[in-house]
This record gives sequence, C-alpha cells and structure tokens, in this order.
Amino acid sequence: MSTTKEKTVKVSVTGASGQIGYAILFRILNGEVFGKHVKIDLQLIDINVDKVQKALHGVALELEDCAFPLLNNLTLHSDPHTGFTDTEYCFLIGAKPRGPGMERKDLLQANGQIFKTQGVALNEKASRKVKVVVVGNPANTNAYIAMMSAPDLSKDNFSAMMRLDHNRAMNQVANKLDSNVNRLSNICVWGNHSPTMVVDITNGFLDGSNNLNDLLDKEWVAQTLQPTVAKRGAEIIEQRGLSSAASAASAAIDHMHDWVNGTTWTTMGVPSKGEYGIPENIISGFPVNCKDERCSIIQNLDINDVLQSKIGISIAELQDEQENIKGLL
Ligand code: NAX
Repeated sequence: MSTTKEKTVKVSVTGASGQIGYAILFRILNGEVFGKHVKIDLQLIDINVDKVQKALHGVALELEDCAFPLLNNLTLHSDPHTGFTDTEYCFLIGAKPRGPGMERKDLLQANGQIFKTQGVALNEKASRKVKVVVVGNPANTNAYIAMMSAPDLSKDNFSAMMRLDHNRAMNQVANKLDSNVNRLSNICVWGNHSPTMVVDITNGFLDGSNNLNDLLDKEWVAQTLQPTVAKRGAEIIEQRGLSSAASAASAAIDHMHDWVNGTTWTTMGVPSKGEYGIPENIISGFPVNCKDERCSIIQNLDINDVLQSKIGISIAELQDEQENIKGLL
C-alpha cells in the first residue's frame, strides 16, 4: 500500500472545445504535466453559445470515457469567474479568430476585452499561486492585458507561450546537424510570438560543448532557420487547411511541465523587469531557467549587435500592440 498522500491540483482550460483544447485535455489527464500520481480537478471553459457548450459537453463525455485514473472532478463553465475558482494552473487558449475584413488592431481589441475579463476573474477567484500560460493570439499582448487586469496577483504568475517557436527552432537545428533535439541546449527565441520573433543559437551547444556558432553556417541561420520558424504556422495552414493544433498543445504541455517541474534553458514569454533593455512589463520571449515552480530570466548573456537590432524590432511591435489596447486598461 502506498504511504504517499495523494495530491490533487486544480487546472482550468479556456477554449476547451476548440482544436487546441481537443489536443491538450487528454494529455493533461494522462499525467503529462503534473506527473502520473497527481490527481486533477479540471475546469473547462468555453463561450456561452449553445452550439459551443454542446460541443464542450461532447468533449467532456469523451474525457470520461477514457477512464483516466487521474481525473478527480470535471466541471464545465461559460463564466471565467466560476471556471477560475481556486485554479492553480491555467491554460488560456480560447480567443477569437481573425474574421473576414478584420484588421490586426480589431483583433487586438476583440481579444483584449476577453483577456481583460479573464484577468479580472483570475484576480478575484484564482489561487494566489496560479500559473497562467496564454496561448490565444496575440499571445504576448493578451498575457500582458490579463496580467495588468489582475493587480492582486504577482506579475510572475503570468506567461505567454513562445514554446512552439522554440520547439520549431530546436527541430530545424537538429535536422540540419543530422542530430536529435536531446543533444541540443541553450537555444532560445526572443520577442513577440509573431513573424518578428528572433531565433537565437549564439549560446547554443551540441552535446553540451560544441558551440552551434561553429557548427552552423551564419547564412543558413539568417536565411533559412529564422524565416522557416517565422513562417511555420502559415506553412501548416497552407498544407493542413487548419492552424497548428496538436503541436501547439504539445508546446503548452512542455511550457507548463517545465514551469512546474523545473528545467534549464528553455524559452518562455515572461514579463520583463528591464532585462536586456526590454522595457518593464513587456511580455517577451526570454531564455529562462525554472526551479521550485518559479522561472527566472537567464542574465548577462552577450547579445551581438545584429541580434539586438532584430530583438528591438520585435519589442517595438509589442509596444505598438500595447499602445493599441491601452484604452482597455
Ligand atoms: P479554435 O477556434 O479551434 O478554438 C478556440 C476556442 O476558443 C473556441 O472553442 C472558442 O469558442 C473559444 N473561445 C473564444 N472566446 C472565448 C472566451 N472568451 N472564453 C473561452 N473560450 C473562448 O482555435 P484553436 O486552433 O484552438 O486556437 C486557439 C488560439 O491559439 C488562437 O488564438 C490561435 O491563434 C492561438 N495559437 C497560438 C499559438 C502560440 O504559439 N501561442 C500557436 C497555435 C495557435 O495558432
């Protein structure tokens, strides 16, 4: 008989009946974030539209049919205030897609309102130690809005998902070196989750000691790696007819897993405290270490002038997005 006291965590997922939701829920309940011995109270949230709530109910039936031993309790919500009650780990996936004729600034406004409401609900209802990862686009600015709308929570509770860009970069480099992602370390992605994001291999290694600067041709990094990662989402839509879903879900699992269980050198979108000249509160991709359920930005890296100027462009885009939604805050 086990003598270990069973642990239960409370997890909320928005956009739960969407395509990323469908790809992530089964993996969360399979123990891929919190481990095989941690039970889960799962709170699923989607919008208050009959068709969507019906679809959410259908997903819930399937989750039940998996007979996951880790599923302790499952509840369905249309109101984030109930869906975020006491939540400790929160995947904010739900967002409006860009509609016909909608400009980027209209999307920012529409989604900004969603993330403001959710930030307020988190502020009122979530556990004080809640960990939030925003997946819904524009992810960095949505995370910023939620963070600024939750003044009673620490800013360190909020993050945006840059891990899909990170994983895409890792895969491209591993393929180029005819190697495996396990043999790579210290790669990161700076800036916004948008085509302006900046892949950085300058501190990277193969097998812990062979510097990627010496192994990879500069021209390949600039002319192939960076644009391939930047345009990968568009390439998937073009091929699959739908946007990335399972890979996005996988990246969200990796993001929360590493935040909870610890890691060295990965990429997370986290609020700047002024590191590397990035203005305070901008949620940018940074290289981070995670330990004891906290992540910290890796300090004192040398950033060459070319990288610095590319990062500056991506940060300027984030500042522009903030300017666009400042009326909401
Ligand atoms: P879907 O359109 O399949 O699903 C979105 C779901 O969110 C729908 O069920 C919708 O009803 C729900 N929703 C909308 N507003 C909501 C609200 N206020 N509260 C709760 N639920 C709400 O989109 P899907 O493919 O799942 O993508 C979800 C989001 O992830 C999109 O914004 C997408 O752009 C973004 N992505 C972000 C990525 C990243 O790396 N950060 C990569 C993948 C993805 O493109």
